[in-house]
Amino acid sequence: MSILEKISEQVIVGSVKTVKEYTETAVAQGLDVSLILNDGLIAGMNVVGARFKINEMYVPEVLMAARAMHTGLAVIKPLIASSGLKEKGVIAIGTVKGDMHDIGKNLVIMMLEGAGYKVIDLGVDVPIEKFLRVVEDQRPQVIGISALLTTTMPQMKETVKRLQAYGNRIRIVVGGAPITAKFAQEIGADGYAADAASAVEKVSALIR
Ligand code: B12
Repeated sequence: MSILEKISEQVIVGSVKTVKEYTETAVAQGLDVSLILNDGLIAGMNVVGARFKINEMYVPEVLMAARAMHTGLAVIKPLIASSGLKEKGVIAIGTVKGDMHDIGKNLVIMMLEGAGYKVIDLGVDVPIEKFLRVVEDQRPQVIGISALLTTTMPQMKETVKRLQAYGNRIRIVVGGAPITAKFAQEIGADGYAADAASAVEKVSALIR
């Protein structure tokens, strides 16, 4: 088994220690940083995403895999900056004001990072002004909005409405347990995803 296959396999099983070790080995062997990222770390997270989607893996395992992937990312991050490797896109994501739930949002972030996107995490209880500020200051292509409470769905609607002032400059994707594709469409969002793996697919489609 190649070192890249080993990295991928260890991401899938969520082994923080081995992913770090194997990634360091790959770097020491002089492997291209994009290969380590795409064929090692991201390849592993892609399998995790696919298995999560069909209920072959569950939230705790996905979180472990994501943590393992992060330790590998930390090893190659300084090299990515100097290699000129391009990020696939920039997404800013937050949970709406009044809502403290972030487990699902964090999963979405991890899967997006695993797929090669830069993610700006706005946190929870995010006021509309903070969403607007990040569009002005950091120019993400996509804004992700999460809501887990039926009582914060109107806040999501209001946030989308205000963000629409930016027109085609940004795309808006929404999610969270009470959110449906129908609701997303009604409030004028550009996309909806029911889970983290679908979120990656949706963001990729929107950026394309
Ligand atoms: C954990 C939890 C909490 C934790 C949150 C911890 C944390 N750091 O997130 C704590 C204990 C703090 C909490 C508090 C409350 N909670 Co709560 N909580 C839950 C619980 C059990 C699990 C939510 C969760 O993490 N699910 C797992 C993740 C992986 O799933 P997910 O969030 O749906 O995310 C996935 C998708 O929705 C999607 N997704 C999510 N976000 C986004 C964003 C984008 C852009 C995209 C594309 C996709 C996407 O991808 C994710 C990954 O697959 C749910 C019950 C449930 N089964 O859902 C109740 C639940 C959401 N909570 C509920 C309530 C009522 C509350 C409280 C009001 C309780 C209280 N009386 O204090 C408070 C509210 C606090 C607040 N202001 O936010 C209710 C909501 C009911 C309703 N109809 O609104 C629920 C449904 C429980 C219930 N059956 O009554 N809660």
